[in-house]
Amino acid sequence: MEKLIITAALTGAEVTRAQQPALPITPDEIARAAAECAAAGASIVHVHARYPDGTPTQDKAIYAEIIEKVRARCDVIVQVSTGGAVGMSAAERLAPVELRPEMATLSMGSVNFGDDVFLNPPSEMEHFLCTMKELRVKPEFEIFDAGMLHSLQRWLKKGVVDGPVHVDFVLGVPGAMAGTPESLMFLRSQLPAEATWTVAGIGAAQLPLAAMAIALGGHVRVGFEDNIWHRKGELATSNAQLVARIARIAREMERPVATPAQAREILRIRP
Ligand code: KMH
Ligand code: ZN
Repeated sequence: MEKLIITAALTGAEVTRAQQPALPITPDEIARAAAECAAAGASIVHVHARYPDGTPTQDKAIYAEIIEKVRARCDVIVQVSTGGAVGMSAAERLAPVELRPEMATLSMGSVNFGDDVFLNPPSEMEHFLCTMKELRVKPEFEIFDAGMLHSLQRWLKKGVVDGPVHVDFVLGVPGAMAGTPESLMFLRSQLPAEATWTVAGIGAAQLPLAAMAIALGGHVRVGFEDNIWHRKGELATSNAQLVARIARIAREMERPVATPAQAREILRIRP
């Protein structure tokens, strides 16, 4: 079995300090959290930028500062978000990709997202895909629902996307696919050839789906973007606490954890 890639989704666009007092917001806080997560076993950090007051932003200069500060502290793959926050324009969302990070996320369709709608029309997705291809930024395809995996198959067939692809099953968003073992098993059965996959369970789904991924040969995403809890009724003290728990479970299950260099090889990230 491949070594386990752990992604730490450090901040997200929705969680607030009021909900999770340890949420990293500024570039310095995000870089510190990234270094702690890398030391605990993460080989990728998924980052969202915020203004100092906590408002989500896709400001290129703030992303540049985050990337620079993370690089100064540790070796870890920086994956920027192109999802941003609900309501942002496509141009705004794509801005951090111009920095040519090693990876960026790319949502594969529109979906209800809590009380909102997260819009990803095909023409915008195609623009995102072409830009990432041109800049040689490795996409991680965010799959919130089964139809999104079929959209990805269509892009592959059209030749807009080159395989093997790397996908993230985001399971448990209210309005999207449930965070259950059945969802994960179904999506896994629909993967394109040679695809690699990771799972981001939302809230209470995070830990059980992560354990399944470790057993099944998938990879794992944890962190405050998806889950602020260590266990029921007890907030996590840091993103690194959540990463360390996955690394510990993986060790117990005899699935070695990948270094950033090994993750780059598994995901075929540009040298
Ligand atoms: N904040 C969500 C609306 C991504 O980072 O690519 C979208 C999101 C996905 O977080
Ligand atoms: Zn995100």
